[in-house]
Amino acid sequence: MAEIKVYSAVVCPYAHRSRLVLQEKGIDFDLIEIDLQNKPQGFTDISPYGKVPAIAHNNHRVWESAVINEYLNEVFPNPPLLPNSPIDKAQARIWIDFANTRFVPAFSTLLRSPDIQQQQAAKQELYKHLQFIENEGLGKLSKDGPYWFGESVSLVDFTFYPWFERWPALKHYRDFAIPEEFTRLRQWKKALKQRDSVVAIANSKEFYIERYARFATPVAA
Ligand code: GSH
Repeated sequence: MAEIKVYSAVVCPYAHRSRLVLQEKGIDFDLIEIDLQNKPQGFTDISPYGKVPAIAHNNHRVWESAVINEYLNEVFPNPPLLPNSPIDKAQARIWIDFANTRFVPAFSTLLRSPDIQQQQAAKQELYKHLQFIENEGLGKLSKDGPYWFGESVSLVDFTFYPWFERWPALKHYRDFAIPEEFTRLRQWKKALKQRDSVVAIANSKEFYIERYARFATPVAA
């Protein structure tokens, strides 16, 4: 039995974040797939919000992907996935917060809303966020390599990547591709897509298109 138990769902981008970190660090873990439509009895004893991901380690439970990832990074320090300096660390946390509070909600609204006006607004919002990532994130921080902080991959990369792996569903259901002009972003995505940790647990675009069909409500007439 592995030291860590990870409660996950293959379709869940938040769980994907933590699985990428585990993979990147080569941590042995037991993966427990949770059927989110039919959660096992007592699941909230492990994950008090009833959500995945959650982990059990050393008789402790940790939940919330951003917190899990920082925990894993501290307990298993190699390779380090946060920059060293306080200011870079602060930047990393700003971007993780940006992902959770701005980027992901715009992505979800665009995919899930049946309302065409809400979808239009979400497209504009998401475009603005991609532009911000391109210019303020990758444009300023990523000087000497393809990742958010240049040549070293970090928690920030693994925080955003799962939504980019799922982007084909957004393109398929909402006709919203990653705009050509965001060249740094496209290079970032390409570099991550080729990493061993990412390849090891990647799903095909057909998988996401099929699994997201029930979230992507038809466009309202
Ligand atoms: N803020 C949480 C995190 O970052 O871990 C979000 C996790 C989350 O929303 N997980 C979804 C879930 O477990 C699946 S992608 N939903 C089940 C439910 O809400 O009942």
